[in-house]
Amino acid sequence: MHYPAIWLSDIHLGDRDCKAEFLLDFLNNTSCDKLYLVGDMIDLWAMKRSFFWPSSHHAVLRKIIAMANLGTKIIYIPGNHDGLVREIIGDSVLNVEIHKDYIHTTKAGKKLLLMHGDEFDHTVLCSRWIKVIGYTTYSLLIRLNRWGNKIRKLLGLPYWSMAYYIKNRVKNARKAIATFEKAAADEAMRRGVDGIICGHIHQPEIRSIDGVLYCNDGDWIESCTALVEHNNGRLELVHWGDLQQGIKCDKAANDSSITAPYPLPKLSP
Ligand SMILES: [Mn+2]
Repeated sequence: MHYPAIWLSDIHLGDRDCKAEFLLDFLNNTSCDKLYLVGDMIDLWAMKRSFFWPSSHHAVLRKIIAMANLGTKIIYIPGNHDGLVREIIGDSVLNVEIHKDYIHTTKAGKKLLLMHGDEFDHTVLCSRWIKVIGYTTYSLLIRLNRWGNKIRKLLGLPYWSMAYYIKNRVKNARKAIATFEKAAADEAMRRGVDGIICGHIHQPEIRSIDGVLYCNDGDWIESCTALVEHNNGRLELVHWGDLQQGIKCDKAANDSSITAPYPLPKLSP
């Protein structure tokens, strides 16, 4: 599939929970004129805790650099986990342009503001203490998710995100997500554009908020999603993890030892 533009964020290369194989598969099966990396591409925080750089993570980096060399325009907007890159905003490294934020015009003429999204943290997290509790709980969830999926793999079941499932059912988490989304939409309105595309909260979404288009391209830790633009300017969220699941589900359906594929967590606004 070829798209005018693709947005990826929160890849977190260097983190044990990055689904680099899924992302590599996505990049090998798609192409685009413009690739936007909307932050947290390399997780320098995770690497500081313990150095982790398997060949699959290296392959993703090599693939992106190869795309830049073959003529794909690549714009990189650093996030908070790769905040060091913010020191070289305005530069270009290996044909990848680094920007603080960016305005993309779709084929339908809509102007969209691109930001990572940690700029809106202050609206969600009232104190540093909550930030620490939130982060620790999230890390625990992701770890449980890793072990849960190891067991699921052993049982021949497809990938499933426990953190995504729980996050969408806990009232406070849902409230925090809604507050973030509203703050992002407000920023788009303030800047006089038609919409905003961000990442950061690992919560893929496309919807209109107060007449502004809010898009979140998700992440490659839990949801394995990318945002793509079609030739007519229509934006779509591609759930690559689910497509993988679809393939595996078909296989599972033919296998009498597996009765039913696990239900996918559905996101409702
Ligand atoms: Mn982030």
